[in-house]
Amino acid sequence: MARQKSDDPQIKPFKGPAGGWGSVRSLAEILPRERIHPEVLRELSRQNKPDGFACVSRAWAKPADHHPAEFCEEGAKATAWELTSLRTTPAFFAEHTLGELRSWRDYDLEQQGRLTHPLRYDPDTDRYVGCSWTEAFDEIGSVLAALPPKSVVFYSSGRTSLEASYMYGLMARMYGNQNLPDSSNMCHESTSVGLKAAIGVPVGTTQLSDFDACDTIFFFGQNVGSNAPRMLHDLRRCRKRGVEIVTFNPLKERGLERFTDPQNPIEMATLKETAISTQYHQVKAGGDIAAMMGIAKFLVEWNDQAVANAQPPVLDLDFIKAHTNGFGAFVSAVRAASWDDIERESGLPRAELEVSARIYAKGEAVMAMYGMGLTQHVKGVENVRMLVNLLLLRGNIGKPGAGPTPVRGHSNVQGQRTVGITEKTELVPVARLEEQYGFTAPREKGLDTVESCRGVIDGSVKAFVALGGNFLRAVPETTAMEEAWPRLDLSVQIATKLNRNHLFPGKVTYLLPCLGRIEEDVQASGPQAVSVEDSTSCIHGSRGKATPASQHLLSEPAIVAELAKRILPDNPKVNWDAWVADYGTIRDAIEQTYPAIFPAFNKRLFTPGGFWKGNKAAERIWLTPSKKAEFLVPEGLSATGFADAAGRFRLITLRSNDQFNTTIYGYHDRFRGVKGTRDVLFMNVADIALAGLSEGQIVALESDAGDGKTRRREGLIVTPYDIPRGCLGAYYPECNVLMPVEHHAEESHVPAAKSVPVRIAV
Ligand SMILES: Nc1nc2c(c(=O)[nH]1)N[C@H]1C(S)=C(S)[C@@H](COP(=O)(O)OP(=O)(O)OC[C@H]3O[C@@H](n4cnc5c(=O)[nH]c(N)nc54)[C@H](O)[C@@H]3O)O[C@H]1N2
Ligand SMILES: Nc1nc2c(c(=O)[nH]1)N[C@H]1C(S)=C(S)[C@@H](COP(=O)(O)OP(=O)(O)OC[C@H]3O[C@@H](n4cnc5c(=O)[nH]c(N)nc54)[C@H](O)[C@@H]3O)O[C@H]1N2
Ligand SMILES: [Mo]
Repeated sequence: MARQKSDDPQIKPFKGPAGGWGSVRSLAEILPRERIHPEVLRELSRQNKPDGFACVSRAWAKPADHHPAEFCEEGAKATAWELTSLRTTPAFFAEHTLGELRSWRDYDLEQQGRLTHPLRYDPDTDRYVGCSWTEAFDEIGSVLAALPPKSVVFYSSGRTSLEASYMYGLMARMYGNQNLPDSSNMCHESTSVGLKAAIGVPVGTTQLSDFDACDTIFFFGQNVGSNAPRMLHDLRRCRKRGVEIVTFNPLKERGLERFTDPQNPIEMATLKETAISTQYHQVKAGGDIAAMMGIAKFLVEWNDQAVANAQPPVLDLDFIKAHTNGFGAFVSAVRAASWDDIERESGLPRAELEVSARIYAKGEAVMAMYGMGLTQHVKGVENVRMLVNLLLLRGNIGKPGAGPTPVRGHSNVQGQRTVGITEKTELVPVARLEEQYGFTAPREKGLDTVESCRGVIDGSVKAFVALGGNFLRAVPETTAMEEAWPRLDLSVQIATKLNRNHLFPGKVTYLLPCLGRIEEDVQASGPQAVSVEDSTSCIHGSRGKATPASQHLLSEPAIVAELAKRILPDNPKVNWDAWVADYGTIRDAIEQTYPAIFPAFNKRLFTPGGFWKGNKAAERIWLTPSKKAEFLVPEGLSATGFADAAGRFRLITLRSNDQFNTTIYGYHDRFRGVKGTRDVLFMNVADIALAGLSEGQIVALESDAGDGKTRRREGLIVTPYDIPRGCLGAYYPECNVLMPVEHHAEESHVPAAKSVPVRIAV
């Protein structure tokens, strides 16, 4: 198939709401492009329903009481993407060398359709050639058996089911390492680290029912319209009840401004919109600690006045006394913070922060939602902990309608962590695993994503196995990573579609095609179901029914089992084949390892709305060393981790509504008014003028990390945009080339993709 050319770029402001007719039109474009079979429409009606399949793209909660069509534009695109009738066969690879394919765009690679056959890289012809599964497993097994286990990385992207993830983590530990980085290392790891330290659980405390109990929502750095559109329904319901929604985001994101429900015929016919945010604060990138400090400062001042005048306190002093630790030190830091610093670092005037503080003080049940705008900073963990500080001040954790609500990305990214995909020993019930399977599990911390990148670059990582994802494209320092990748002894990619990572071979390289979650997975005992955990800790069964893209595909559990059989000695306590024959037996094993989380797992698999795994912090039981919720004093007010300097900008790397991570569905960012290109640089008009640039001019960005390395991204179109001064916006993954590997959240190692230090070069 010929490659498609992008349309002529057009950039003009978008005036419509999120959802609405734009979202229906957007689907009408994508379905024919994927040559969609009528089956897709049938499958869409089963998405996120009891006994249906769980949305393959993202992790937002799935209600028990569902809409007739429980999917969003983005989920529908993901389904169409997986069920496309286009195919990438060995014949395609016979025509194209990897050298040639490396000049293709991400969009064109995936647009070739689903992978159909196991493939081996042939260095003599620089092509993938078809091979048998046995040949692939045997050779991979023999390379892995000869390598020191510590030099091998087992990556996974957060889509993989609980069943496959459990097997994968177990395989790595039995093989001899915990080098189990996953996409959450680039995503909500700041949440896992920050919430665990502050409130004793690594996840949010709220559930869908809290949307019906809250009176106020604070919303930081999450682009709900593009990235979690089904949540717009929950937010709209809140707005109809008069809930205040206070948003902090450098960009005016359309979904946070207004929304027309595409599933509501009356709203669609009358073009009626619901305004989502009641207040919108365009905080500077990296300015949230300062903004929250400003709010806390008002609360503390008002509390002082109330106490002096014998009025009821503004802070929940009873809660603070009974449930928290470190309040005194935090309040001292709040009193010491100066308004000048707060205003400069947040970019928000004191009066604006006062208005939000008033709303926060009035709220009796406040939910605090957030996404990558908080987690992907050098001080990402402090951002999360500052959010907890704010909640603790008024007892907003562990009561209906209140609590931290991180909005997760991939559909099972939270669940993978629950069942052992982690590099951290303390997150795994090691003793139980050892007893269950009769082996000695490694105790040494494994490699996370940043450490794996270092290892690939310095040569200490020798083999890389990827269960999904597009690691090489999603990580920082992409040029150095691409240069280093061919030095790997082994690169194994388990995937559904061709992506850029697959074009960088190691010395031995296999590309193994697997079933997607929407497809029927038939094993010895019959059709199988798998399970995932959503952002609100509810666990759902998912049953694929669509005809598989090719008869040569294997399921992820089957591929993991075959690898495990090749690299591990026989062990009478693990019967990999029996697990594959009946996934119910994997769930029994999971239940045995995690009895508190998964009692009666198989019986509860298809509970409408999922079954909740429970959350101690939501019961105000704090699993921290002090047995209290912990206040944290932030080290400074800026989350960027670098000083401001003349000509240095904070680059925010962004997603459009026409992509799912590195999968580019198209070149139309409807909400931001960009059509036909992704090579844009969003910039404040005053900064454009000051830099002597003009609209439409083509510029380059250069890294300003000050580490002596040159990193450059050419060909960006200067685009005037409503963005705070000193901040720039451009798309991920195309700008990852500008991110140093060492520019990451200090404690969680999440790459700091929301404030990358750069300069404009002409
Ligand atoms: N359509 C679509 N849906 C997706 C994805 C996708 O790529 N496409 N990806 C999935 C995944 S894996 C994830 S993790 C989620 C990601 O979903 P989000 O968490 O929404 O992540 P981003 O789109 O990267 O953008 C974060 C938002 O933070 C804002 N922001 C940037 N810097 C700051 C800051 O310093 N402070 C504040 N307050 N805000 C800031 C940006 O303007 C943007 O609106 O979405 C999931 N859903
Ligand atoms: N600059 C910058 N970098 C970022 C981010 C950012 O905001 N800015 N965001 C980060 C975040 S939040 C994340 S989560 C990561 C994402 O990083 P990854 O999770 O590694 O990337 P994806 O783009 O989600 O992976 C897409 C590929 O997964 C494969 N795939 C799809 N479905 C399946 C399946 O069912 N099984 C298997 N085995 N494979 C499948 C397909 O081959 C597809 O090409 O990127 C991170 N990188
Ligand atoms: Mo993510």
